[in-house]
Amino acid sequence: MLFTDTINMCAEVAGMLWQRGWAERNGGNLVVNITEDVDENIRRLPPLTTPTVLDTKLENISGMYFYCKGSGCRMRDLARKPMDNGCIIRIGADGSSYEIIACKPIQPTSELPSHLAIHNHLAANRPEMKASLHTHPTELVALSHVENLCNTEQMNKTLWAMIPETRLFCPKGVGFLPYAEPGSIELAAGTLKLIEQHDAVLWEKHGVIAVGSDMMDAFDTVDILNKAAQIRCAIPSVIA
Ligand code: 2HA
Ligand code: ZN
Repeated sequence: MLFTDTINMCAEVAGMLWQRGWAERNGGNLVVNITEDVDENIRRLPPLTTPTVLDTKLENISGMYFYCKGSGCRMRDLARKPMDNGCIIRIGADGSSYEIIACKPIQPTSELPSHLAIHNHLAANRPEMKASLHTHPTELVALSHVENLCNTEQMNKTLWAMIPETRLFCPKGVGFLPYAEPGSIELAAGTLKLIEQHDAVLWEKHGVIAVGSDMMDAFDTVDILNKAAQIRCAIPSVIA
């Protein structure tokens, strides 16, 4: 796939997130590994910024290219103008920094630590998985307020019981991560541990992050999990 097709798919998903009500204001973010698809013209681009040092050395993705939603940008704007609301970054040769190379010096998403930690894991262990998606799906977040569901086992038991598709399409389920500050290294570290064994990670009282072969695949995972959560929320006892 051309990297431009990959970015257009991100724009399509961004529009769907906004339509679903899962991307209020600048809520949510997405990152996709475009390394295999970037052409020589992109590879030759000089950096637009000085390198930004990463908190953790990510050797598995050194030299790789990613399209990232921009920090503070809105999904509904990215849907129409992906290169005005996102950027392409290149990870440094030793995996300890990144630089923005296109098209404008737009800072990548505030959740970059979580996304890049995930991509560093995927590049070494599941290279066919190229996309990571964070969004604020209403009913999944609602269930993360219900105390007895706030652990991985109970959350999956509940979601899988709602509709058979959930277990079929999300066989590894969702990992539950207790509240951590948005954008923090703690959030990234906790997410990395859980994504190694699950299809997605639910961030308590915040949102979800999922991986996929492409952005639409990651979206489908969130959509299926949230459908189960919606059904659970429609059963009155969850409120009681
Ligand atoms: O991009 O959703 O978690 C804004 C957020 C931070
Ligand atoms: Zn968020």
